[in-house]
Amino acid sequence: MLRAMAQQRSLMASADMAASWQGRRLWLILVAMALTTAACTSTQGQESPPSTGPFTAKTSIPNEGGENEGHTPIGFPGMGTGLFAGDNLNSQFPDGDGVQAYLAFPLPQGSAATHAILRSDLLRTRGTPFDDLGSLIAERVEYDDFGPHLFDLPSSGDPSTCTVIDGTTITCNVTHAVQAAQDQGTTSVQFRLRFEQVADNDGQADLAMFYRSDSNTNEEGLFTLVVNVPLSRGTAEER
Ligand SMILES: [Ca+2]
Repeated sequence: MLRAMAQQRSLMASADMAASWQGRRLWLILVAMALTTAACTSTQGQESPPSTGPFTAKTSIPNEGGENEGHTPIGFPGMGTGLFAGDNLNSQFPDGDGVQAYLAFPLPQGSAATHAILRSDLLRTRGTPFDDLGSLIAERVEYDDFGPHLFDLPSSGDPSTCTVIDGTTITCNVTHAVQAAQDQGTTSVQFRLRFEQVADNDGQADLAMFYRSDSNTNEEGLFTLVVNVPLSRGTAEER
């Protein structure tokens, strides 16, 4: 009799424990579901794109190359085909004179640019131009035909200081120059590259040069003009 009562109490205790465990398990499941829901809500709030708004389209435009580009001395009329900036390019140049490079790009029509970068991955140096002559400067110029007469062409707008990356890449923010050219309704945009200081008068060449295999060539694609324009979402989805 006593043994039967003990077995009954044991079964009742086991039933209570099972009920208690199931209760805790149910509670834990509910808590986990609540946390998961909160996490999903938070993630969706951070990553959901806006239902409307502008998107950006990026266009990379190679420089034209050829007869529309090259270099001139800074102090007197003259020209050459290579893309050089610096000093003492030629021993015949007057001491203290320098050279500057001219570049041309077709200009994208339509939407106004929100950002524009002039870039080259083909920088080579002779001497120490960045130590001796300061930063490389990109400035917008306007010309119909490249030639010796451009040696003292006034610039249009403010100059942009270029940044050297990894020794062979330069980037220059030319957003304002591209926007100004677009505002004028032109079909092309031109830039001049020069150093802050014309020369260091040491009689040694200090040059930034841009070429693939022949320094006297200025073929297409030595530079790239990367232009961002706003794009509506509908247009972006159609592309
Ligand atoms: Ca020099």
